[in-house]
Amino acid sequence: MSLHITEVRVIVTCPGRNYVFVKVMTSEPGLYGVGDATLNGRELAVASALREHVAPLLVGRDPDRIEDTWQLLFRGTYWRGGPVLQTALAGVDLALWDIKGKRAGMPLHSLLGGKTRECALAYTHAAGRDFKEVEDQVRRAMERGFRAVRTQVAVPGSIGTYGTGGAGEAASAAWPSPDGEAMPFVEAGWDSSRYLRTVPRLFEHLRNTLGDEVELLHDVHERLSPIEACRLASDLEPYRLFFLEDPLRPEHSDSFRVLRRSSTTPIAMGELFTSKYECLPLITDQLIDYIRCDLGHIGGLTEARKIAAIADPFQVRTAWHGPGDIGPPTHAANVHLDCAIPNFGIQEMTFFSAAVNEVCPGAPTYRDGALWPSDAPGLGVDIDEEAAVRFPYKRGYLPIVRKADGSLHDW
Ligand code: KDG
Ligand code: MG
Repeated sequence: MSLHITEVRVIVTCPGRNYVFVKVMTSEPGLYGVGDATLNGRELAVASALREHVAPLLVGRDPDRIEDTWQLLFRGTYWRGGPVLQTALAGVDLALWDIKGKRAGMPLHSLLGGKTRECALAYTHAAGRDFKEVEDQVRRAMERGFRAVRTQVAVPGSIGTYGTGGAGEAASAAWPSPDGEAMPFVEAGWDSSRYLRTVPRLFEHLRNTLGDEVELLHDVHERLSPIEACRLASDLEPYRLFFLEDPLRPEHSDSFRVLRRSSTTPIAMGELFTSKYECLPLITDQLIDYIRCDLGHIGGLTEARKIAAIADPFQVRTAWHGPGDIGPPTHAANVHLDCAIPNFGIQEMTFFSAAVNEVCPGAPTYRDGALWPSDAPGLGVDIDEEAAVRFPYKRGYLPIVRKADGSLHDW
């Protein structure tokens, strides 16, 4: 019998935070592919979809037929889309690309068309309780070579503002509590007006103290109404952001038209999208400057390379999502694609802990403000299943946000 898939292993592990890894085994001894199917806070839903519904469909199939397998798992199952199924699909997709690269003896950037650049401009995060603390963190990042930094600051009265360290930081990524009985962290006292006053002052401070050279970014995390987003984007114009990220909820792409008309601040959007269809109007009507889907939540490289190709003629560049809550295989896929497409913009990155690197070695290397792709065949990432067993899954939740009156706001 010709080459075929023999088994799909789903590895749920918590080397400091939860990950779902996929290992697609083949009939050729020693030939397997590695993928990442981590969905922060909903890991077991994806693991179950993979084990119960996806894996049985794959055994016996030719791993070389990536597009056909993608279509089978998307359209062929009738119930398509959504973060759980698209994350499961991404895990399989990455593993199949990994197998194809290993068979060809080529790194994925080569298989995807060859290098258009040597490395991918990367950005890291800086955050603090006040402007000075953020400034100091940006300086530290610049000392490490970063030329682009995402900056977040605590909003007065909002306890644990997104991305600003302390309890909020710890909870911002579905960290489990030591006893495994975590409850959602509540970011309390959110006030959009206060946020709208604070953020422009942060950037005024950063430009005054750091100058014009460093690229600055900011993540709104989908918290504003259309008219509030217009206010923020226009107030930030003097500080020349690289981009303002996810200013609006993902449900109403028409709101971006209002935003576009009111400001020249570059806009990035997309980490909550789960397919190219959600990206389409934003790209084809040039309502955004950067598309920043998560390869791990839109069905992997197969979907991402199509999105990049659609975006290219509309002068929309890529900024694939790259937080710590997706695993090294997705980060590796990001950088292979970044280095093979013409319309790459920037790459969000994370430094993985020693424990994550032990379980899943091969994350892209950071040097001089950029990420460098591996030249090993395939993704260049592996999974140590024995190490993974030493870090069992622990339940964790994403935080929730409440306003001063107790009502829920978007996290
Ligand atoms: O799981 C949620 C995180 O991935 C998200 O909060 C990270 O917004 C994020 C970013 O831009 O990295
Ligand atoms: Mg974000």
